[in-house]
Amino acid sequence: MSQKTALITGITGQDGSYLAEFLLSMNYRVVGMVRRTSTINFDRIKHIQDQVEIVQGDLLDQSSMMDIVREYRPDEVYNLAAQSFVPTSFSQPVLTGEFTALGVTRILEAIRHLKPDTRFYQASSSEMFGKVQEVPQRESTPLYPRSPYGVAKVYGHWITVNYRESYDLYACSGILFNHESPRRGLEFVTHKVTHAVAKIKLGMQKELRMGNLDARRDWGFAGDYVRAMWMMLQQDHADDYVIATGETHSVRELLEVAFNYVGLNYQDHVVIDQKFYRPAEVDLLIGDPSKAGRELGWEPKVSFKQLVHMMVDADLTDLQRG
Ligand code: NDP
Ligand code: GDR
Repeated sequence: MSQKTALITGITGQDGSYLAEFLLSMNYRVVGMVRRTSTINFDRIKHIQDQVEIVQGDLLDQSSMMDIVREYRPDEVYNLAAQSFVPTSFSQPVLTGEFTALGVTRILEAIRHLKPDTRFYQASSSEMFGKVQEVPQRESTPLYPRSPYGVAKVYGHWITVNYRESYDLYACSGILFNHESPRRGLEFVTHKVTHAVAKIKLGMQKELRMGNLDARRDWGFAGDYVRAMWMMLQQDHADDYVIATGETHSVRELLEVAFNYVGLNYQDHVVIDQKFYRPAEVDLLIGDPSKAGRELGWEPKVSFKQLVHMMVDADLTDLQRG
């Protein structure tokens, strides 16, 4: 069989780096789209940089998307690029809409006009469930986003469904619940906590300022979740899938597991700071991944505790290396 070409937008992000590794291991030709920046930031992909092809493009720029699809003629496109941090979506709502919502239409338009047999994956999010209308959340649960990010993702989800139904594109929306790793951005709560725990343990920091400790999330490991993205594009028909662990934990439990792992008590270090509260919160997320289990054969392999321990260990190693 001839080698397949996959285009990944957002290859420099957490998921992009794991997905690129996975697709290389499946013998794909991997093309990664990156936006132009004054300083190159390829930290997450430096170990595979000589195995992937990097091309410049931006979700804000229609013609760059058209040029890339015309030149590389991808068999599969994984649209992972987005403004992905929820608090930033409150301070930059219009930009978030441009990247995270309209960006999806730009890439779908490029596919529709130039290579309509391309299989398309859209990185949808559990943030679309927001103020949850059902517990646990599944593919049929009504959407009720609670941030400009969540609203933008709802648009991205429905435009993906719409292009599938209108133009018969093979377009899937993966509704992924929170997934983390040592490569997670430091502003997200898991990595913020594990990095601080490592610094406190090493005597480099004393205090950790946090927001709402009662929020509950369904946290999994990013390496497991990128496998599900690929699986969605290998089926007979395109469809949408919830990817989650089916377990929920509070931010407080995250603190307990991370601090306890290094023999510390979070209450000695954590200070609540209103600055980290959001204008509207998503209180409880817990996904039902049974459709993905049944139809894709997907299941998560890393538990919550293993994930937190893995992240603390990685932060300790990085900090000790200096
Ligand atoms: P990251 O924030 O780590 O990565 C985002 C990527 O998007 C980066 O490579 C970034 O590039 C790129 N990007 C941002 N804006 C643009 C733009 N205008 N043009 C081109 N590229 C751009 O996110 P994750 O890897 O964690 O998530 C991947 C996707 O999955 C995102 O769409 C996110 O919203 C979604 N998602 C994530 C979940 C999670 O728990 N991680 C859960 C559900 C959905 P740069 O390096 O230049 O900033
Ligand atoms: P989330 O992730 O908003 O769920 O979006 P994040 O880790 O930022 O927040 C999770 C929960 O923790 C609470 N929290 C704090 N969060 C941060 N970042 N910093 C804090 O100090 C803090 N204290 C408490 C938050 O209020 C929230 O309830 C992530 C992103 O990856 C999205 O792109 C993705 O779509 C969803 O996960 C699924």
